[in-house]
Amino acid sequence: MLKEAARAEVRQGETTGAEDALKAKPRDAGIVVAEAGAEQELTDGFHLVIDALKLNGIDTIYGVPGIPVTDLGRLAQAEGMRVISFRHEQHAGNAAAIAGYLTKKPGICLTVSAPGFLNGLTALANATTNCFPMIQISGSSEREIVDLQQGDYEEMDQLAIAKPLCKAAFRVLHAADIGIGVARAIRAAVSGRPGGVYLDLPAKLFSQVMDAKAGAKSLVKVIDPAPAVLPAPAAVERALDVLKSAKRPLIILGKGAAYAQADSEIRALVEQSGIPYLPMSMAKGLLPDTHPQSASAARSMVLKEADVVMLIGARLNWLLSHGKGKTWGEPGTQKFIQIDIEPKEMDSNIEIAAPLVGDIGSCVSALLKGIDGNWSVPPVEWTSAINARKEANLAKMASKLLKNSSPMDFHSALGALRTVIKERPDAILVNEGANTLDLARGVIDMYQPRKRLDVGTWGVMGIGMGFAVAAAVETGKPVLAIEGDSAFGFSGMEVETICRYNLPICIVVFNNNGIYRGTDTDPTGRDPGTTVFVKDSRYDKMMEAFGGVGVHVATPDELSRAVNEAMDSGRPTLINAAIDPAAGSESGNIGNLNPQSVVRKKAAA
Ligand code: ADP
Ligand code: TPW
Ligand code: MG
Repeated sequence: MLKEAARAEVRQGETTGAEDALKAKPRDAGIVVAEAGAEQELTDGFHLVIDALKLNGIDTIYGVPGIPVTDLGRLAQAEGMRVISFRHEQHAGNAAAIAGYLTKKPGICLTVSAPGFLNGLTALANATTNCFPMIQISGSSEREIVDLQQGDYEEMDQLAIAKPLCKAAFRVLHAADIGIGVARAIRAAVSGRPGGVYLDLPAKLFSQVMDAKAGAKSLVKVIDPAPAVLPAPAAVERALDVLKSAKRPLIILGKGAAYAQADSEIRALVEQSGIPYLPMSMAKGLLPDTHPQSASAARSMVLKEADVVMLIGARLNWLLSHGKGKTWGEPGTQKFIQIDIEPKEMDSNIEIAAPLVGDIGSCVSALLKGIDGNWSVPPVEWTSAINARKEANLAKMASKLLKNSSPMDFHSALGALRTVIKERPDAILVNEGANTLDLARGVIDMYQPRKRLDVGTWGVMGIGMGFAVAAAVETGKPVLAIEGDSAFGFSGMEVETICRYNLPICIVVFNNNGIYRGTDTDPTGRDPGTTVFVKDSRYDKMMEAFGGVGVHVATPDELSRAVNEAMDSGRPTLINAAIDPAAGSESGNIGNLNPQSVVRKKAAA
C-alpha cells in the first residue's frame, strides 16, 4: 500500500502512469482520485495484482522482466513472492505449466508485450493441450493505440491472438477489476479440464491508483476453485457392468490420473480389482513401475488382446493410436470405459461403451464401492499370459542394460540412470529427446507419483530446463534431466538460470552429435547434414561458464559416478554423456509417423 504523502516514492518503472492517474479526474468507478496532499492510503494496479495472487495462495511467478511488467516482478519479490526470472519466456511458461501440474494451482508466467507474449504463448498452448493449469499474465500496449493500429511500442492485439490457443482469455482495464479478473483466470485454469488461461493487463492498468481499502475489498478469494464433479450413479453402474463382463480387462492410467492426486484411491482400485494396468508416460510411478500388476513390459500384447479397457485420465489420441488400427484388437471386439472430467472427450475417436464423466477421485471412489462386494478378479489365464510376456521382454532388456561399452549406446547409459532413480525414488525425472526420450521411458522405472515430467501430448522439444527449474522450485527435490543433445539445445541457455538460483538440478545430455543420430551428411558435400551438430560438443562447458559443475563421461560407470555426485551435492551439474552417433533410430519409437521420401530412399539404394 502507498501513502499519498509518499507519492514521490511510487515506483514508476518505465511508465509515468502512476503520476498521471493521481492527477486525473475520476474516469471510472472504483478509481479514487487523490487530491494533492491528502493523507489517503492508496494502492495501485501492481500491488493489486500481487495481492490478488497472494490472496489465492499463489506464491511463485515465472517470467521475464521488461516494459510494462518490470516493477510487477520487483514488487512481487519485495512482497515475499518467489520470482524466477528466465532468459526466454517459453521456458518461464513451461515452468509455470508444470508447476500447475505438480501443485494443482495455476502456475503463473509473466511476460512483456508482443514478442515476449508470443514467446510465452507456445508454452500456454502446450499447457492447454496437456491439460496443465497455468495463467500467462502479460503486459500489453495501450488499447487506444493498438485498436487504431497507430504503432505503439510493442503493439499487438494480444487478447485476440491468445484466445484460440488457450482455454480462456481475459483483459482487465480498471484497477478495481483486477481482483475479479485474477479470480476468473484462476477458476478457468483449474476447474473442469485444466488448461492455460491468458490474462491481458495493459500498461496503464499497473499505475492506476485507487483507495487502498476499496482495493482490498475488490479482491476475490476463489472459493472451491476446482469443484468436485460427481459421476451419475447410473453411469457408475454401467461402468461396473462392463468391467464385470470382462475376461481380459486392462486399466490405462494417464497423466490426468496423476494430476488428480487421487493416488490412494487409484492404487486401491487397481489392487482390489486385480486388473492389470498400463501407465502412460507421465502416469509412471502412480503405482511403482515394479508393481506386479504393471503391464508396461507387455504393452503391445495387452492393447491388442484386452476385451475391456478402462481409461483413467488418458485420451485416445495418437499416443494410443486413436483406439484403433493394428495396435488394437479387431474393431468391435474391445469395449472402452472412460473416466474424464471433460464430457466432450467421450467418443472422440471410437465409441465409449461406458463414459464416466467426473473428477477422477470421485469416479474411482464410486467404482471402488462396487468392487468390494462380489467382485471376482480377472481370470488367471489373462494375468499369467501377461506375466509370461513381461518376463520375456524384461530379460531381453536386462542384457542390453548391462553392457559397459564405449562409446555408450542408449541402453548402457540408461542402465546406469535406471539405478540412480531406483536408489533415489523421490528425485524428479525430466526427459526429452527422441531416442533419449523413448528409451528412457521404457528403461527407467518410476516409483512415486508425478516424478516423471516429459514432452507430453505434443511431443514438444524445449520443455527441459523450464520443467526442471519449476520441479526444483516447487518440490525442493533433486531433479535429473535426461536430455537429447538436440532437445537440450532448445532451452540450454537456462543453465544460467539454474546456476543463478542454485537449483539442485543435474542435466545429463545424451550427446550423439545430432537429432536421432549424428551420422547424416549433405549429399552435395557442401554443408553439414541437416540433422547433425558440431561433433563431440562440450555441453558441460556451458554449465561451467556460469559456475556450475561440468563433467564429460564416456562409460556407464563414469556416468553413474558423476550423477550420484551431483545428486549428493545438490549443485547445478551438466554431464555430457558421449553416445555412439550411430546408435539411435530415426524419430525414436515413432518412426511410423515420419513420412519418408520413397524417391530419396531409392536413390540412396
Ligand atoms: P496421457 O497423455 O497421459 O494419455 P492425456 O493428457 O491424454 O493423458 O489425458 C488426460 C485427461 O485427463 C484429459 O482428457 C483431462 O480432461 C483429464 N483430466 C485431467 N484432470 C482430471 C481430473 N481431475 N479428473 C478427471 N479427468 C481429468
Ligand atoms: C518444438 C521435432 C522431435 S525429437 C527432436 C526434434 C527436433 C530431437 C531429437 O534429437 P535429440 O534426441 O534430442 O538429440 P536423440 O536421442 O534421438 O538424438 N521442434 C519442436 N518439437 C519437436 N518435437 C521437434 C521440433 C523433434
Ligand atoms: Mg541426439
